[in-house]
Amino acid sequence: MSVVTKRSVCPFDCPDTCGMLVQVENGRAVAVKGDPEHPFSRGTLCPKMRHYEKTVHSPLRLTTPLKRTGAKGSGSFAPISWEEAIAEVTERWQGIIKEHGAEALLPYSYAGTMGIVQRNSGHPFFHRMGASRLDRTICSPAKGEGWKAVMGQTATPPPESAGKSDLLILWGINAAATSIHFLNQAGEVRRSGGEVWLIDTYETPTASAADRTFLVRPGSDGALALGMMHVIARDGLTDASFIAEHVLGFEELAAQVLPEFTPERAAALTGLAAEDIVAMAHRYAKAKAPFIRLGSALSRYGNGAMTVRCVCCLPALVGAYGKEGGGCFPDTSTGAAFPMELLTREDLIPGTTRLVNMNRLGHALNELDAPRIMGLYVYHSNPAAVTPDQNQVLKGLSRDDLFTVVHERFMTDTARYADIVLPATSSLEHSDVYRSYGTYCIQRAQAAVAPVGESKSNWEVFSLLAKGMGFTEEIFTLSADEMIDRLLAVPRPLREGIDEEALAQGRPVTLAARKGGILTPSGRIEILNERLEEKLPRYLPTHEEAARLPFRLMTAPTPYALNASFYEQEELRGKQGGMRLKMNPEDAAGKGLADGEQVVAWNELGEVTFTLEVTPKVPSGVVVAEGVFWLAFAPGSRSVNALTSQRLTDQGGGSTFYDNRVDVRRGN
Ligand SMILES: Nc1nc2c(c(=O)[nH]1)N[C@H]1C(S)=C(S)[C@@H](COP(=O)(O)OP(=O)(O)OC[C@H]3O[C@@H](n4cnc5c(=O)[nH]c(N)nc54)[C@H](O)[C@@H]3O)O[C@H]1N2
Ligand SMILES: Nc1nc2c(c(=O)[nH]1)N[C@H]1C(S)=C(S)[C@@H](COP(=O)(O)OP(=O)(O)OC[C@H]3O[C@@H](n4cnc5c(=O)[nH]c(N)nc54)[C@H](O)[C@@H]3O)O[C@H]1N2
Ligand SMILES: [Mo]
Repeated sequence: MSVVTKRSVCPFDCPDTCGMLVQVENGRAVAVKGDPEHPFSRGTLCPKMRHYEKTVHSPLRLTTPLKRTGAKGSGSFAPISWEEAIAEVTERWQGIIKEHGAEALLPYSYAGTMGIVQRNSGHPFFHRMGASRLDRTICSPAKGEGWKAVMGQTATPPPESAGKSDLLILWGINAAATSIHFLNQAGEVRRSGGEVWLIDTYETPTASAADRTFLVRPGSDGALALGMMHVIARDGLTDASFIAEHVLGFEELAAQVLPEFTPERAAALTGLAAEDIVAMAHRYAKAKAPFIRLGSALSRYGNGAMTVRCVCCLPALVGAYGKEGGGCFPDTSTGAAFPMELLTREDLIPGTTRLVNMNRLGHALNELDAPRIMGLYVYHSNPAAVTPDQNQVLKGLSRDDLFTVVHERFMTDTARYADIVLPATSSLEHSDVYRSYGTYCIQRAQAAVAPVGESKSNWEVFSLLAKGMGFTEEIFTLSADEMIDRLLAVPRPLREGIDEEALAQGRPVTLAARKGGILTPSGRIEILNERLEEKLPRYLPTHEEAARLPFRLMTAPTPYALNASFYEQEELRGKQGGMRLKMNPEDAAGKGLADGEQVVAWNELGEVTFTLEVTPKVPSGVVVAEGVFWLAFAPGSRSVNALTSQRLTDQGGGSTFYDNRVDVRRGN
């Protein structure tokens, strides 16, 4: 039988959104490789995706609907038919709605697939039902708030433009793990004689792509930005004509905030040397086109939005926003390329319904009242692993009176707590259209292989559930392809002039550049923002500023997994070398702990067992746990999020994964 090559798109939650070529033989995907036509990823894939066929055809895939036969969490299930599953789910839901009202039902989803239609397919359904709505803020809304405070709706430059910079700053991003193709830009900068800096809290693999690495105290980047701005203002290095024409509030910042932000004060807060901060400010101000590639981690703190706001002011002082190859890149915003309201259907919401912050699932399941959450539907997310405060999440999922349905590809930590499990397709088995938060590329994909076992896509399952619930709106009768056609039939300024033919054929297509200029209400970069309670940027402390426990915990990404995805691939798990906690040699000696031994990290929320890795790449006072392991592969009974709290960011209701402390002791 011959091998056919089909185009597809990586569906995972990553800024690169790579184009892929899938080799299909006998109806099975046998290999995948990067699509050389993809303008950003240019024919390469990251280590996680190189054997995506092993995920798609994994022996661990769920292939039939399942009904629980043992205690919650025990993983005992018996196969049932789709008819039985849909009938049971919709009958139970109708009972809950009758007794407690529709807000007693909560959907929980995030980013298992980033395809627009599959990702949002639950919205029309749960809106129509009048269920509690989920505030999907687990990733980085505070970063968006910080950017918006200063830059409003201004478009970010294309990522490729960073290659023209003479000083590229990778700020709070481990691009070697989370955006490997952006390192092409870092390479271009260095080849043309420019410099690359990394600003992180420990030495990640990205350090090898940088000329200099600066390690700051967790959550202190706002202080670094303010200290640099102090020096730039003090030493007359601002771009006065750019400021006069394009910036609002520099004078107020210079008069009210910067005077006290001496390099010494910034040094005390960040842990950098004052001379280094002065040198950084001088080098930054003298660069022709400095470019900041801003990660999200520094926004996952109690001061996250304010930190990002401080960083976003820095390029304004030196006129970098006006220069090709300069500026600041948080994420691209491409949602406007599609009429999302046709898909999300907020018009179906009956009146006002309750909004539940997804980071506070533990609170919602255990404490929320009027009505209590009685039914949970989880799809393309794994909250038992990825959501903060794992002990509270697991306690809630264990409730006997909670009816839980999980639509998944694998028997995840969450699926083990379900009453009904539904098998989900992988991205190679369903259609979708993709946009990106790290590039300006969009792409349509058709299924490359038939569904594995009896698995069904998110879109199909919601059509079945809608029928079972008696919902008759037309949207529930469309196929995913028909929905995609409708989204693409509506003209949008962002899609003007694109190659429609190529899009229809499933090739990657780059969106027209967004309207240029500064899109704030004043038309200027707003260092002073009168609409906010905090009118000027300033330094805000993190939740964990006051030292109680000795170590700051970094819950960082690993190159070999994506959040709790990819743990089904044994080779990738092997590369992680088990669930580790990295610690500085002096700290380990101080605690009498040795490399390779089992340790328990603990705080007021929980305890987690790790294998200790002693390494000078982590500074004293910081410990690092990379990856979000499935409990099946954890050395103890909990994984990293048993140590992270449900506290939120200063703006945007975001997660604060990095704003936690722990102590560490020898394991048993
Ligand atoms: N391989 C892999 N790729 C991924 C993911 C993954 O888990 N694995 N996750 C995907 C998702 S959902 C997202 S949102 C993105 C995540 O991407 P981002 O959140 O944008 O950034 P990361 O690359 O995770 O890098 C975070 C880095 O910031 C550092 N850091 C933590 N706190 C601070 C701080 O206060 N200041 C500074 N300067 N640095 C700090 C961490 O140590 C870490 O090295 O990546 C996506 N891609
Ligand atoms: N400690 C710690 N915790 C974190 C993070 C961290 O860096 N450290 N990162 C946080 C961030 S930034 C994010 S964005 C969240 C991510 O949280 P999630 O979006 O929950 O991430 P995943 O762990 O990738 O889980 C996605 C699940 O969707 C399933 N899936 C994939 N495709 C489909 C599909 O088409 N249909 C259905 N029904 N299921 C599908 C996969 O099998 C997988 O189990 O995690 C957060 N949690
Ligand atoms: Mo994320």
